[in-house]
Amino acid sequence: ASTGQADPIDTLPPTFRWGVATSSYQIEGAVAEDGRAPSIWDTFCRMPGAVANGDNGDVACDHYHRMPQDVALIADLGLDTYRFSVAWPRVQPGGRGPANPAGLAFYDRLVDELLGRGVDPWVTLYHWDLPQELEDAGGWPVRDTAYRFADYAELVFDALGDRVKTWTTLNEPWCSAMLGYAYGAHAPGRRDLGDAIAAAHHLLLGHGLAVQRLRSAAQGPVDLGITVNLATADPATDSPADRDAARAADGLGNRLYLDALVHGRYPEDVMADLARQGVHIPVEEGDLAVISTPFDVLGVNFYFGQLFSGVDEQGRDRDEAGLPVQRVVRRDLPRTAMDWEIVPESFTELLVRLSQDYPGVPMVITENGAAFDDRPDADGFVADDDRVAYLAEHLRAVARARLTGADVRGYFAWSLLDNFEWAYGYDKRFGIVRVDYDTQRRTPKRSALWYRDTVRRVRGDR
Ligand code: PNW
Repeated sequence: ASTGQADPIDTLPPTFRWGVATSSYQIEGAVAEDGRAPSIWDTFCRMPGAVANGDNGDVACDHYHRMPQDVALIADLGLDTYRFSVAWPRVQPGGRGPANPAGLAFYDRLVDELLGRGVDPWVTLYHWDLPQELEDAGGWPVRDTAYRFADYAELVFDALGDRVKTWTTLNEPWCSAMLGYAYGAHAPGRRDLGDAIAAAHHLLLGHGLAVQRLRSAAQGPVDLGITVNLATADPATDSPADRDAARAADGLGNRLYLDALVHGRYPEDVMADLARQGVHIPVEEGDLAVISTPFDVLGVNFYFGQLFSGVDEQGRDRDEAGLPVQRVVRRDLPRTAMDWEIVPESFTELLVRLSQDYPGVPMVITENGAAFDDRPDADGFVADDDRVAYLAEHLRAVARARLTGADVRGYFAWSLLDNFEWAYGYDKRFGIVRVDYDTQRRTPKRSALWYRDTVRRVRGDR
């Protein structure tokens, strides 16, 4: 029945791309099969206290052995694209040298299975599983890792480029650099801001080198891009201190990556903030030209927004080291099981702002979704109305941004399956399909059925 109010979701065009996303380490399992070598996540999971419950990705969703069934799930939901990542330590176990044919064969089968089902494959080359051997040689803080990544990218492209037309170099370089090397919350668990910033630079350099390699290796048209996670950083009040805290957070989280990728420069204010902490970006001659090599699509991952204050609870604007305070202020807003604030309006604002500050860059939402406390019934069905609401509100936010001129061309729900949620282990469930980890049974949640019906309606399928 019509309420008289048109749903903005219905303004999304028939050409809009609809998909779901996953990543290799979070779903595959089979960590010692067909010549796969350890990645930094295999190592990190074994560090005491690193991951909730001591969980690891040894089995995960056993996707490596259940791939055809999982592809069928995607096809049955009527989605047109599947975004997955290739595990570097499967296809080039030590991070250098020749390909491992047995590892590549898995992705070969996956791509063929998808195409056979009418689902377009969208490959992410790096979703955080760095071969451990490269970390032992210094990891992303070391410049050579960027060149190793470019070689690896070309090796995968040589194997799949005849069938895969859309390629993302990196997933969320902020997470790799900051969570991995500054905060120690993700693999490899290091804590040094200087290393993290060097890692960010070398990740971006690796991206640029890979885009150049893939572009020249391509026989026909390809869409190349990178995915960044962006969170909005708004000032808690209009005070100069709060505004400056929000500026700094937006700078280190968002502009550091976007300005380099699109404008070929690092933001002056962020470099000044870093210099005050004794940190300098190890830029060499020509790097920014490589980093800003033209690409075709910016992947945007959005989960939450944050409010920042420049004063601590005692009203001081400097910390013990004499540096400006940057404090996240919790709002009285609904939250997900990750404790992330649900702010779809911020998503619209962000996309509109991106279209203004980085004009001419087509965007695709490569991840958006939420963990909630799912409660399955006796049949394993989850009536996840909270997740349905989250997805609907965020899709509306995308549609509104488009109506204001943001060039957003597609949307991927994170995630197809409940999976290994990094440092949170299996506790946090992001799937639109439930996974029973005892039986590996998959059961589409209400959100999956809602997504299927929404896509069908908006695309105008009969
Ligand atoms: C993304 N943060 O990670 C990843 O791309 C996924 O692999 C992951 O499962 C998903 O989001 C949900 O967490 C993020 O702290 C992890 O801002 C942390 C943050 C953002 C994204």
